[in-house]
Amino acid sequence: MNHSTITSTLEDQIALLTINRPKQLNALNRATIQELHDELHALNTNPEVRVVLITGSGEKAFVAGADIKEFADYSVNEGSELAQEGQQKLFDYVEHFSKPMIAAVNGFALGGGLELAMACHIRVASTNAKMGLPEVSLGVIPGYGGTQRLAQLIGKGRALEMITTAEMTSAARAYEMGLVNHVVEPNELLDFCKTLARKMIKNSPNAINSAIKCVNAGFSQDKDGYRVEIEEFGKCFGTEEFNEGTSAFLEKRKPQF
Ligand code: DAK
Repeated sequence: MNHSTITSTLEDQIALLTINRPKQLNALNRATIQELHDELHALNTNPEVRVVLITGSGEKAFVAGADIKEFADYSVNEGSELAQEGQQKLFDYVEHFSKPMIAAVNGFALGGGLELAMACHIRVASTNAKMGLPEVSLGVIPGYGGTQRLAQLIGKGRALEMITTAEMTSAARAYEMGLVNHVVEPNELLDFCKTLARKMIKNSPNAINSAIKCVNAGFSQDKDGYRVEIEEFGKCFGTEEFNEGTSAFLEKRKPQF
């Protein structure tokens, strides 16, 4: 697929999506959100893809937020319509993606950029990364799920401190708070994420998909996570992958998923 603001490569079953607007510090505009959605849709149905990594181009930024030039003159209606559209097309889509999504946070992850990283299942930051939700300094609030996901990840008090001060947090502090899973040197970031991905690729894609659904259900107002877990657990027993996983164990060999 041809895209103007992102690139997508596939190697060893790992897709790498790169947001490619380095002059604007990879700020998300409408085209980027649409292109990410389209590409993720294609990756979702491609059985060759087992894990998706997402990062920003250049050495400075993951994503420095929504494109301020674009949203500067939105009206009240446009603001809420676009928040809903963006949440569905990209942020919820990422959170509920059927394969693990890892954000390789290679620099500034601000506003919509941090919201995108938070929608991913796992975040790995480089030591130079800086994260924050500066929206209130612009007279808006986080509109792509940030008020919800930040509180889920680091707790209500710390989330409200980050949101109300609008200040950036270092990678080390983000790690202490549980906002990122790991912090590594910038030149090791992608390799580290690929190593994590390879560990996931050894396991059953179907079981991983079920586990993502269950964990997400626990954070959803209209779902009972325990009930979803019971259903998903039961479904695993009807899969080829379950047969393969248990047979491999009993035959003392590695499973082929
Ligand atoms: N949008 C557009 N351009 C941006 C940008 C952004 N978010 N961030 C940086 N740039 C551009 C700069 O304008 C500059 O462009 P030129 O002037 O060279 O043309 C270029 O990137 C390089 O940036 P700087 O010269 O500022 O670089 P510095 O190293 O000095 O500073 C910085 C880096 C990241 C600290 C600084 O660029 C910065 O503060 N950037 C803005 C961060 C920010 O406030 N981001 C927005 C957060 S609010 C919505 C839903 C959600 C949202 C919006 C709408 N709807 C549903 C409608 C979310 C909003 C946000 O994300």
